[in-house]
Amino acid sequence: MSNVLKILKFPDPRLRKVAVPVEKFDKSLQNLADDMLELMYKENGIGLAATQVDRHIRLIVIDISEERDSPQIFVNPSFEVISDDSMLSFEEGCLSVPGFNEEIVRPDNIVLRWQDINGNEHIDSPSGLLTVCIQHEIDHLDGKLMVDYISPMKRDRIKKKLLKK
Ligand code: GNR
Ligand code: NI
Repeated sequence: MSNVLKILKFPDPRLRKVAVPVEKFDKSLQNLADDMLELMYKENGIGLAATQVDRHIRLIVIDISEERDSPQIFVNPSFEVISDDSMLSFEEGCLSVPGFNEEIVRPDNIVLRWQDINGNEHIDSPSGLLTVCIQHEIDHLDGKLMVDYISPMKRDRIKKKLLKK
């Protein structure tokens, strides 16, 4: 790895920063995406947002495949909820909140727009785990965490436990 990336852990205030759009699709963007994928695989995650490695640009990497052989890179991702009728409840984990899993409900029907590593635009309707994961990652880019969906009391307990480590 050209750059040593470390994953920020809740309640690090840097996880609350709002990431800015990517404007330059250059080699350094490709390098960061590659390093993030390497770290994501090393940590056995299915996704990683640049915010989690203290780079505050709108870049996420994902691999939801069992085989761990289908890396996906999303630059400047955004989504629209098509209908609130269909919600998906999923037990989520987060590399920035290690050791805690929480059941979180999110809209299931979304339209996703993003750019690839070369800046080309894409649009698609993801489903299932990808819908969950992409919303989890876009939350990171907006400074939002999984623990924001649970009760303040539970959140505080998790915070205290992680600060003791
Ligand atoms: O590895 C991860 N697993 C996961 C499981 C359910 C919902 C979302 C995720 S993402 C998480 C990695 C991570 O923290 N990404 O930000
Ligand atoms: Ni996360």
